[in-house]
Amino acid sequence: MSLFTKVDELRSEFKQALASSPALSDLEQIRQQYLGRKGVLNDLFKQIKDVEPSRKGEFGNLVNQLKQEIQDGVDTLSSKMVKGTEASSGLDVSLPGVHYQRGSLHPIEQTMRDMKRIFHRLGFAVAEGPEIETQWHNFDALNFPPEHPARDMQDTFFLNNGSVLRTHTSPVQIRLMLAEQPPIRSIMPGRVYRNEAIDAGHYCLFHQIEGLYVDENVTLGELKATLELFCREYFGADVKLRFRPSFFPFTEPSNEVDVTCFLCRGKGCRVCKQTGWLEIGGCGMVDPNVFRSVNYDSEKYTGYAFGMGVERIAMLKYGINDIRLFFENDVRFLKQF
Ligand code: 2NL
Repeated sequence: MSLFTKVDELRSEFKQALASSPALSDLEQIRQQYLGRKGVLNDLFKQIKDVEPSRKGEFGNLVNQLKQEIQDGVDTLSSKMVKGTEASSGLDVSLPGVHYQRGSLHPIEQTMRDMKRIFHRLGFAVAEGPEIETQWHNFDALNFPPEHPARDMQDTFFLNNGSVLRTHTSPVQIRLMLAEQPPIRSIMPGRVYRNEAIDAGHYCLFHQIEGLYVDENVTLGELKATLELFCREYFGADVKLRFRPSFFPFTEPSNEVDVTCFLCRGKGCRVCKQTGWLEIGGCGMVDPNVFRSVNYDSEKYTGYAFGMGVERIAMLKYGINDIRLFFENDVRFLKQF
């Protein structure tokens, strides 16, 4: 068979293939078969060397023409088929897609997760407990004297049956110590409630993360090192820590914890009120009276504890000046996180 006849034969083979109403995927296969790198037309082009010299040009033109016909044939049919699918399904593939609005974590939840992850790496487990507590778990076991002002109606929400909404997450630590023997190394994240006048810095509800480590020979040095590691991880590698003497009924000694202002690096700015320091929480060595109330041997064991307000940490980190924004759930606020 002459190569010229071969061209005509391929043309009619191709026309038959198109006429057999191929599926879209078959059509692509046909295109590959004829026009692909290893397709039949490339084979033909390679055989141009076998054509007698005076007819090489004529042959080349014929093959090129067939190539164009095949290209057009495939394109026309495939666009007809796509349009047909659109028409029968009512689908217009040229329409823009539907844009779904994605939600995000609440900034308090995000802050808690960030903090929990750091303490997890420092070996702290997570403990949780009830938000409605007995006065014993919330106050007595924590060495609050009977007449302590924090027990006052002004500061604490009382239920009719004498229970309270927990004013800190410390009762979770009391429950943990009653249930387990040392060593204990846990953090307690959760909601706490205070019956306070509401303003930019105070709300009736907020979140705390407290930590507790109890074992033989636990020292104040370890407490400071642990908080230092946490702060460097959370606020930045160059922050420094300062312990100021303070008082809590449940720790002795007690300290307030300050970090160098990560906004002005300690030079003094509006957020740190020109002091160069930001208060982030409190801490101390667990008072032996607390160990006595959970029947731990206060001669054998020592421990440290600390507490941080999550809203305060988030306000410092994100530059938020009103705690109420966290509870209003205005999407214009939430969208920024
Ligand atoms: C703060 C201060 C603190 C604790 C919490 C604690 C718990 C037990 C025993 C001893 Cl069971 N201490 N917790 C200790 C010192 C400070 O929180 O400013 N929180 C926002």
